Amino acid sequence: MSAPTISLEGVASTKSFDRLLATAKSGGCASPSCGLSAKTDDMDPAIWEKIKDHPCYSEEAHHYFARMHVAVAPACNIQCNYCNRKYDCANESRPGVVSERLTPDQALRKVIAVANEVPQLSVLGIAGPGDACYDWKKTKATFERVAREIPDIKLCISTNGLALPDHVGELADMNVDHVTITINMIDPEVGAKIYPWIFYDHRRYTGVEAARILHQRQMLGLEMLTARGILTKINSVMIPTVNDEHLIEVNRWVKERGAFLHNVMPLISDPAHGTYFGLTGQRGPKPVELKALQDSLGGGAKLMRHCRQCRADAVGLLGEDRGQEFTLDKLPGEVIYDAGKREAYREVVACERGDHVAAKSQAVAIVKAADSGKSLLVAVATKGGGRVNEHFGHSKEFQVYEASPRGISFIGHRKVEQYCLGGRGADATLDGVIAALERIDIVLCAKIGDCPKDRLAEAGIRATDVYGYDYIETAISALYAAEFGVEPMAATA
Ligand code: CLF
Ligand code: SF4
Repeated sequence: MSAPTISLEGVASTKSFDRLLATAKSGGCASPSCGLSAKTDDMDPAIWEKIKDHPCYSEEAHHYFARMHVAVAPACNIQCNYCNRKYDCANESRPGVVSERLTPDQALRKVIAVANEVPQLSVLGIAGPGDACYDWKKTKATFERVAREIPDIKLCISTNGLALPDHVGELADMNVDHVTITINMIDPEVGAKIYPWIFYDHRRYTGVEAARILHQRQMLGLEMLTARGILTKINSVMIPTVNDEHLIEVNRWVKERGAFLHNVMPLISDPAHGTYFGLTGQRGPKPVELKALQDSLGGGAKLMRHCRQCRADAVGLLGEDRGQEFTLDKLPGEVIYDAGKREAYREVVACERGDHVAAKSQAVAIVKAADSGKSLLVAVATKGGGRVNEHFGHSKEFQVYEASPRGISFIGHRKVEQYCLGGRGADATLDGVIAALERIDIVLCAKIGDCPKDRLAEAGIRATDVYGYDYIETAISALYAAEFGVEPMAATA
């Protein structure tokens, strides 16, 4: 068998990464801080072990690790007013949307093919396109097959919760450590505005009665998972004027019942999607409204802010979707799992993360020491690895960080259309990118041309590539220090 090679696409595209890869392959680690992690002192080591490589449960892990979804569960037992699973578009990114449905055997073939090609892969999720717990036989058959072939892959499901209590025991038996329940309400009156009907116990329920049953089953499922030590994330769709303020109460309830994370996502609503909310003009929240709600939940269950609202057949790091590279017609007829690439990648990442954590802690100290009382909103072009390593014109999203006297925090992302295609940038696309960067102070990227830089400046947004390939936090702290007149070395001495 040939020596494993790691694709230097994305994360591994820095000199530092090459050095670390070479060191890892020779059996040692160059990093003096290897083994450090972002684990907080008060975190149970067993929980850290469960989340450290999960891109959704650990914000830090999402710089390094990828998830894939297999669309094996098309049937659903409820109707949400924001869902229409008939709609299919390869460029569309939102839950419930897939290009092809798979049988458990096809899913296994796809997972092995992806694991052989995408060394960052750490999690297999089943997130529909219907409900993973309602379409249980296919979900279970898929997990069993994959766990047999790739024992170290984490298994994860997402469910509306109605059928969840029936399967918690089997989930625990299959070592499924991560379950997401979408909970949009705890008040059935609110629920009746979101769910027109549910199908439960062989009959259809509508209105407030339907929402009440759904609520009871969701809470029961959450409590059963908590009792078994399975980490539970709650996804909530923020629907302005319907449940936006109500989500504060939802946050309190789910926290009291042991939820590990709360992920408040914006409603995606467009008449072209054919959903009830889309067709009736229900709008989604603006980014500032979403941020205000998330900020107000500071005291509730820990918040997830890096969700990308993935398709049910997404593949890759959270900010990318490589699903179209792995459609059934592109898979080899016979696939045999080769663990080499993933193992080599993990060695590299173990060292790189230690370096990153040390650099981040130094950067935060610099920002805090500045004691400026001011904040900076920074948009970063990155393709992973926690570094400023993407060209401005190639970005399909920017990660947004806030530097303030409290430190440096990841606060979300802004999706954009790729500005530069085939070596040329389109003015209309740049207008859209600039609009998406509203209120950003500075853009950090690996490379930017004079033309987009000048156009951004006209809109009051600065951009620089002088920190290209630095760690994101290191770059932000240097910017912050320069902006507010602190000597970086003096701050950390
Ligand atoms: Fe998939 Fe969901 Fe598991 Fe992650 S996604 S089933 S927990 S592996 Fe992640 Fe995607 Fe957001 Fe979901 S970014 S939509 S939270
Ligand atoms: Fe769609 Fe999921 Fe709601 Fe079912 S639970 S209607 S698949 S969003």
